[in-house]
Amino acid sequence: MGNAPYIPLEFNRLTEEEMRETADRMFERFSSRRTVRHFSTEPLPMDVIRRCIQAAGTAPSGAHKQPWHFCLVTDPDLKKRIRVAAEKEEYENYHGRMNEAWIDDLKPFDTDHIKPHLEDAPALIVVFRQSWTPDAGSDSGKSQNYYVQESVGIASGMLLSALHECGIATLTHTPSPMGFLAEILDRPAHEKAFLLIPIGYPAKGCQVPDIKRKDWDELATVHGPEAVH
Ligand code: IYR
Repeated sequence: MGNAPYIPLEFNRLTEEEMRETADRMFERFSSRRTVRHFSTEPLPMDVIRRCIQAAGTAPSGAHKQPWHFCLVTDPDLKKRIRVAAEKEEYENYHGRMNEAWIDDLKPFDTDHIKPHLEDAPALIVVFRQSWTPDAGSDSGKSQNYYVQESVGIASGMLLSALHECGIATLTHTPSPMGFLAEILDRPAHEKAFLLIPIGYPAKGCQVPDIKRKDWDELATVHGPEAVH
């Protein structure tokens, strides 16, 4: 941090018992998160969403450049424009741009190019990544950002977790290409859309595919003694 002032770390050391309880509870909570594709139109408390976005903004980032920006879209006309543009791209994806294996892999998820959730969901969060940062003090007018995909990916994961903890369902949607989002939301040239996340309450009777998650042996390997102390 060069000349940046240092401050004492505030660190809450837990007992091992507390760590175990927390880990079990957290795993249970995370296990209950499901991607939702059918949303109720019921509105959300916007202060809760703001807090979740602020929580996402605490993510670590390369050289602490915080190379992200979040657009919270609730305006019905903007949502409609986003839906129309996304469906146009997705039509091309489902009718030629995606290969047969891809279409096959998506069959269990029952997706197609029609995206009513982009209008039904009371809000959309569009996560933008900032490839560089405008800097009037430098010759190029730009300052570099680092590990942008990694940083914005981590922030997005934190956003999904924060929303889930607050009882809000999400859909991580990546219409491709996503250039229309920067255009519709009037974002500057150094920002590119990273994820489009409809958020809300699940529609009544919402169903999700019966997926299984990797069990421990497939998920991870331990390279050293299991007990680290
Ligand atoms: N972007 C398309 C297709 C799609 C691709 C993957 I990989 C998914 O996990 C889900 C959908 C769509 O949103 O329909």
